[in-house]
Amino acid sequence: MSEYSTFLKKIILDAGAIAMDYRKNLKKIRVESKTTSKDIVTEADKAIERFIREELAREFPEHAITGEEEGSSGDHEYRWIIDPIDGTVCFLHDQPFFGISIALSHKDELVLGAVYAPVFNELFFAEKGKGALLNDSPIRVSTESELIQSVVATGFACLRSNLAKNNLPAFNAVAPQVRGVRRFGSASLDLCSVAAGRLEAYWESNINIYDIAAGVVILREAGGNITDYNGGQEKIPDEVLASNGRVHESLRALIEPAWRD
Ligand code: LIP
Repeated sequence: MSEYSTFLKKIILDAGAIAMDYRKNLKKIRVESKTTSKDIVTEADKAIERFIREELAREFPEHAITGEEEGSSGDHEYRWIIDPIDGTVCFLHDQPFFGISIALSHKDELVLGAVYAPVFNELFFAEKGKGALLNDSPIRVSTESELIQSVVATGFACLRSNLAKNNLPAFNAVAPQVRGVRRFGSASLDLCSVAAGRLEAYWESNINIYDIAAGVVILREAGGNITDYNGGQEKIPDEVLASNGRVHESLRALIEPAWRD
């Protein structure tokens, strides 16, 4: 696994440098709508995914790849899962909360994850069984167990997908019970923030596997928990509740009925 780790660390930093280059000229960047006008892709997303795919193809030509912009290719027990810019709206609007997210699965099990936030120069990294790191220092979820002393994040991808169902009932149920709710706009960084103890939890509906794959490895290796709103794994990534473990059940008890309502 170490050859994959070394390679992954290198290409994700190079990918971050490409994002930072595009960021110098945001006013001129080409933007297209995908499924809806809220669902956008920039030329930077496409260029970064292309770069990562080319590097992977050179190094591990037989491996399979799933990426946000180009879809899935290949059929192999190893699959790389790429979100070239997770938080594209933040990126386009000159906000710092975006990251490159790359995971590796082996026989459908997530084994490696890296999320790089280039504006902050923060590289979150985890290999299954070896703990989670932020810029090479170990990270751990928080030990907070009281909701009222917790800060949690959420997102509204359900609206971007034009789904009638809104996250607002869950938001309304959670907001009065916690110290604060944040909406940063990047699922992978939200998961890493839980892993690093900066947030106690994060929930969001109707996101995609490439948004969360790397963050899931990092969160689990930092001691966190991730389930769907029933407490199982079946509905992930349509339902994602990630936490430090200690506030999981009390938060789930607020979100689940509000979401099903
Ligand atoms: C984004 C997610 C975010 C969600 C956005 C979007 P993208 O991913 O990370 O949590 O609220 O709607 O799905 O599209 O920037 O890779």
